[in-house]
Amino acid sequence: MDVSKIKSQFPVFKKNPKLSFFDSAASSLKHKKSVKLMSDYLLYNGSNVHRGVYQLAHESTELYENARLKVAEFIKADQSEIIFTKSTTHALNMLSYGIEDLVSEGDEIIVSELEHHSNLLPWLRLALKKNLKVKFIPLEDGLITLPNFKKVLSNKTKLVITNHISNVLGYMAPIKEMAKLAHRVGAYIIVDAAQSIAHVKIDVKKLDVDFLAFSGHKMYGPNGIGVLYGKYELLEKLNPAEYGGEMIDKVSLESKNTYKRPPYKFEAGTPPIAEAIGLVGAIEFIEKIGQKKSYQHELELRNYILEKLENVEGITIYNKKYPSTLVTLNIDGVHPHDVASFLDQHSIAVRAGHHCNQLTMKYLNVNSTIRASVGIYNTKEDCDKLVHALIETRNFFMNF
Ligand code: 7TS
Repeated sequence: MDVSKIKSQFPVFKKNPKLSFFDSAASSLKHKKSVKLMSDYLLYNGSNVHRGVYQLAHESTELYENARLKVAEFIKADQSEIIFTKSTTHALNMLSYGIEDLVSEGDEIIVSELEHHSNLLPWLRLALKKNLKVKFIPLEDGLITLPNFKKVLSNKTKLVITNHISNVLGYMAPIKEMAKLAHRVGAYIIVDAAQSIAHVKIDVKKLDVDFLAFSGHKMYGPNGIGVLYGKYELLEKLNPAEYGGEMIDKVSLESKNTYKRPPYKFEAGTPPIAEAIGLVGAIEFIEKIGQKKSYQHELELRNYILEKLENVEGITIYNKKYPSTLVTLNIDGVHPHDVASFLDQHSIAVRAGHHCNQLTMKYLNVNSTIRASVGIYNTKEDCDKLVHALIETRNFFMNF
């Protein structure tokens, strides 16, 4: 893969030629086509969607609905099954409110300790409100396995909630098989694909998942745009979580209001129009390279980092066992924020902290870690730089 050609499509590297960016799992850098599509809309259009009857408004509506079509094709869904949200967090919260009437007291829901807070706290709220029993899938070396999933699945299970790829360990859950098992007991499966969407080709029909959420900013696209996919017949059963303009059909004094059909029922108010349009550029970029090829590149670089660090004394790596694009580690006895600040002096960007995932931290028996996430624009030189700087940091703090 010609990474220099890829890097040339990310203007951030023109301004920061020394940058080694290892924080794509938090937010990837933005592809220039994505930004251009956004800025073209903002500069040359700027009108609202689904409202005006003038030419400019027709054009913005067309751009926005074409973005919905692009997303639908990208994950093999129907256009009517794509709800634009502002983020994964927004999508999952919206779903957790919308689904309230489909669960009742005594039902069980399944989650895991691997969930990002945005795919945990909304469900814990729902469980408290509706008196649901929460079951956690026992992990095996940080992995969700089918035998362990089966241990918590029962005829009372109503919702199976899982990440596709963990944001701390980077391991992948067996979604397709989990969906099959969940459906066998009459449960719905809800997948947080925030960490997988840029790396893995997702076909919601083949996976047969009921709901799936992701964010534009983790797939080389804009912030402020997310997607909630839902099977149409299920979206029809959900309540809107937000009320306002353009989601309504008829409003009456008697409060016998009726709503539009999905997805519009779930898009109250002016949506993130520019961001949805920008997402098209990000999808085109991902499709042009192909997730298989980019994931391979990222896995190889991550393995290269592992090889170099594996036997380095004083460095503990938490996710060595399975394929991942992440290296999650600590320098023994050194606070991850200190490590990250040292790395920053070498123009290396990593994430330090609990990664909005305190349960996984607890599972690993730490408060926080360093997380280096490999993206499409990373090179072997970046990896050498990272390894070298980590060892130098260790030497500084530990008097090696
Ligand atoms: N789910 C997963 C698996 C995530 O990794 C994140 C963000 C979210 C949901 C929330 O996405 P948002 O777009 O709504 O913010 N994860 C991270 C991270 O790992 N570091 O910073 C943000």
